[in-house]
Amino acid sequence: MTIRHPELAVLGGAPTFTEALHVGRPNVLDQDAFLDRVRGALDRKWLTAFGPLVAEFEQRLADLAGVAHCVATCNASVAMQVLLRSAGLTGEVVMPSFTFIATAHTALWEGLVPVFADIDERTGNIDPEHARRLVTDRTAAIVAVHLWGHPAPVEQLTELAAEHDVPLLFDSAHAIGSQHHGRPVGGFGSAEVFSFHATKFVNAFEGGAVLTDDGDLADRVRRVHNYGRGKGEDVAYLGTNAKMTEVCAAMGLTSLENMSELIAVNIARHERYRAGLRDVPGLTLREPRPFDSVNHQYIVVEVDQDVAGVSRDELAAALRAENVLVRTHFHPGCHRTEPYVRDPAKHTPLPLPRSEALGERVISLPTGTGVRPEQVDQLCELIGRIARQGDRVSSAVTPS
Ligand code: T4K
Repeated sequence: MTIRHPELAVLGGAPTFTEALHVGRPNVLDQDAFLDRVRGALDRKWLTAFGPLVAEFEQRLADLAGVAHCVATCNASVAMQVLLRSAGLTGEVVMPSFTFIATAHTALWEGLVPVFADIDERTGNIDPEHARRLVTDRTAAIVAVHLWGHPAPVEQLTELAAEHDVPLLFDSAHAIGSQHHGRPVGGFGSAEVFSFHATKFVNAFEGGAVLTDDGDLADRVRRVHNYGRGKGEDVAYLGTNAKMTEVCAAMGLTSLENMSELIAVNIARHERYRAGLRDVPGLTLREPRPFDSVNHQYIVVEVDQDVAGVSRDELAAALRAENVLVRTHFHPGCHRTEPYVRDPAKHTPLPLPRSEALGERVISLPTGTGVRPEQVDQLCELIGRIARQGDRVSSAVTPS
């Protein structure tokens, strides 16, 4: 018996999903616990600035990461700016280009010069050997990213930073809940920065945190994030207002409490994608390395156009037509965005072939509580159908 499937939306059919499927749909598991916490804050009439919920959130994060100090902030971008400022850095910062633009912007915003290193295509993370070639006496720090929650090459970077006596900082926006050789992300390098944006694994509506074992650095971060002041009126540093509110901490604490449930949901979705995409030629689902465990907040699939019959962009266009709002993170790479291209004298326009190539091959698919298991099956079946009709899809997306 031949099964007749409906026409693909990109070819004129009706979209498979009547309601959009998002990449980064927030996980909201326990509304009552969140609302109870918010009511508590309202009753106490303590809404921000060193409130008890923020203090509890900071303590729980420090415990989770196994570090001595944590300062919660309004978001991760500002957390990184406060950290770079508090570390007193000037000069260049070696970092990957294959990341969200915030990683580069925070350094540039602080008057530092991002120097972009290429990646290891197997992980998407910074290539420590290329980073080594870029470190000079102008280097003030190395900033690595645990991309898609997959730990960066911690050991090699720690060695490199120590050799050159520069701080190693981690943009860990994607990686709360991930582990490397059994050690939780959050405790590596001189400091790490988490993001709690709504789309993140642990969400606080918006939020960030700096985690460190360095007491002096933590003290400066705490002051700089509070206009340069301590708890009193004394102003020791140039500071800003980067404080987290009690409502955000209420959400962050509730989300943290639900972490193991969320990991289980994400793993179940990952396994479903693995099974559903197994027989689609040319598509590879990103998996953690054997010595890492990850939060699985991102389902990232690499498309080999020659084998799959469609390019990543054609697949993305066909899926969007079906109401699946896939993302192509992180294309085209920070080094090819306007603020960095505009000033080649400052930002050496190095070719980054591996970052550029991977940026054209990867696609992020919906996961977490925002997509039901049977929708994952439907999506995989749909992806297979798009690939099998690659020629028709290509002509529809890019008419000759
Ligand atoms: N470093 C790295 C490596 C990062 O990836 C990020 C941020 C940062 C640093 C900086 O962290 P934060 O300063 O943000 O704390 C999003 C997020 O805004 C950003 O946090 C994230 N990374 C980046 C990768 O993606 P957008 O603008 O592309 O996504 P957005 O907000 O439009 O939402 C994505 C999807 O989720 C949409 O389809 C709609 C859906 N959505 C979104 C929100 C906010 C919902 O369904 N509900 C919601 O409440 O940036």
